[in-house]
Amino acid sequence: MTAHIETAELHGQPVLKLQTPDGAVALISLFGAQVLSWVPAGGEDRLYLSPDAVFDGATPIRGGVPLCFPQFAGRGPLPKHGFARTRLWEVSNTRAGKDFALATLRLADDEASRALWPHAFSAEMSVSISGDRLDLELEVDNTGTTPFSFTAALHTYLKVREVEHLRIEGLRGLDYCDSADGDAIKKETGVGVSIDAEVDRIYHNAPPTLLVREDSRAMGIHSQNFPDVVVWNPWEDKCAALADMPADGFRRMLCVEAAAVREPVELAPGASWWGRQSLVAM
Ligand code: TA6
Repeated sequence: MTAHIETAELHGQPVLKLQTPDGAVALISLFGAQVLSWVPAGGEDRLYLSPDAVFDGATPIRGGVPLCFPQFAGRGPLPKHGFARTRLWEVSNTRAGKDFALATLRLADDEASRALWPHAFSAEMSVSISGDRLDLELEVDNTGTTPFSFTAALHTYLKVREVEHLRIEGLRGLDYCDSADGDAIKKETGVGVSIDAEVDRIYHNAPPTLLVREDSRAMGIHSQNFPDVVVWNPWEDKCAALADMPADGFRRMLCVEAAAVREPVELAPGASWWGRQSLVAM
């Protein structure tokens, strides 16, 4: 038996469904090249997708792994988190093996992108599942004749049982920019970071591996070529202000994002960059 990849629809939007013989499943929306669901083999969904997420082919989808490119958050002139998450991507490659399934989606510059961001580029988002792993890779190529720079993030919404009962390990000693406190620069002192209020932080020079430990399970998070880690939870008041999230939704999610924000990535003509984030369910 080999893995299986098929096209399907979720709330009227086109998705790819990846399935491996051991029971791992992922759903990827072509709108935004956004992973919406990931069930590791023998497990339950480990990504948070808001029950109130909007699937209208125009609004960013709240949950899963939104892709922020070519701008993170409001740090620049583009729409918040860039335009990649609100474009339809094309499927450029799929591969199914005995114990893995892989899909690559592609977005290139066109008239609409150049009106916002005047650069020639090709971006590929590759998503692979195997057993207890989800591997995500963003590759960006400069296909033009002038250099450009960008910021980016894989804005991963982890699904958690109760956000107040977890610890994030691996951040101790790092400097972070606290967006919830006027972008103040602070140093992380806790061995394990726990969440009991709004958190919106960009940690710099993060180690490659972090652990989110819950009462009876954990998530290993490994990243490559993304020097920053964003940790976000809107907490009660900001969550209440989000039309596409239920009032208690902040308790069921924690964003731990692989990001390149502080130092924008500079790409010369013909050059490529890639960054990865892998999740291992434990
Ligand atoms: O990554 C954290 C962040 O930039 C927060 O400031 C918060 O606004 C979040 O992203 C979600 O942004 P969105 O545009 O999807 O509502």
